[in-house]
Amino acid sequence: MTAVPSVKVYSYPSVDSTNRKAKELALEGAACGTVVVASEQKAGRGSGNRTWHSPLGGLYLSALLKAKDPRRSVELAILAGAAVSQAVAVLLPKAYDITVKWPNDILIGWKKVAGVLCERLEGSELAIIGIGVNVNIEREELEGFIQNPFSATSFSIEVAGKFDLKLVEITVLKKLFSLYELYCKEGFHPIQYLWERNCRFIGKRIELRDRGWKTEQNRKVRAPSATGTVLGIDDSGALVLSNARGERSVYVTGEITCFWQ
Ligand code: BT5
Repeated sequence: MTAVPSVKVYSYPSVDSTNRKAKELALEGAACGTVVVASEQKAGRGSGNRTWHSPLGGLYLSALLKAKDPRRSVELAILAGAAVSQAVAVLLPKAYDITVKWPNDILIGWKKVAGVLCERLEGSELAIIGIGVNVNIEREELEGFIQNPFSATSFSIEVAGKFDLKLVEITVLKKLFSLYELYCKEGFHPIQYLWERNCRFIGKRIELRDRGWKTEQNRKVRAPSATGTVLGIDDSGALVLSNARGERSVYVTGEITCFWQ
């Protein structure tokens, strides 16, 4: 059984990326349970080569956590997504429609409000779990992402008024570490169940793009997009779809770009 860590939070007014800062602390010997929080990021990162716009008013944090098996650190990204969606549900009035979107987004009213970036630390059992939440962010700050398949939003766009950032931080960390404790004690299954309970895509037909590369006649070609009905995730965190004939397929990479009601 993985030991439940004690939580130690380092707060900074401004960093390039909390994931980068957390990596630096890990290389200096910081333990599982270490958290880096910043008021803004000058070079916030998304997945791949993408960036995460991180002005003042958002929540930017990274936690050092240990997966039960370092090769399965994706479980921690799923765990963080479930934790953030639970935190958002506690912080916002009940009427709001909140969902996780595989693999690492959290949406309010089908618009992206938060993202999770999970990075493995080479040569270590630790993974860096980065979480960005648009809290008190004005619409103009997010204009560049309105054209994205799931657009972008913030707490203050959805609910008029400002939120207490410290309360948002505490709520996200409480949910993150209570799910981590559950994971340490009982493994990934209860996390899988909670993620699926927080996922409003289940039962919907979706399109999955950016599925990476495959080899065809000795050439690397882009894997075609896929469509199917979301059944859930499997016990490794991969997306499970069924096609029109009811056949099941499992996807480990890709991005959901649209859905049909
Ligand atoms: C993510 O990537 O959603 C992961 C975001 C993780 C950010 C946290 S903040 C703390 C920690 N430290 C870091 O440096 N990173 C983590 P992805 O699914 O690849 O989405 C990135 C895409 O979302 C970008 O290419 C933009 O199109 C869009 N985007 C960027 N900033 C956004 C924002 N603030 N709100 C909504 N969409 C945004």
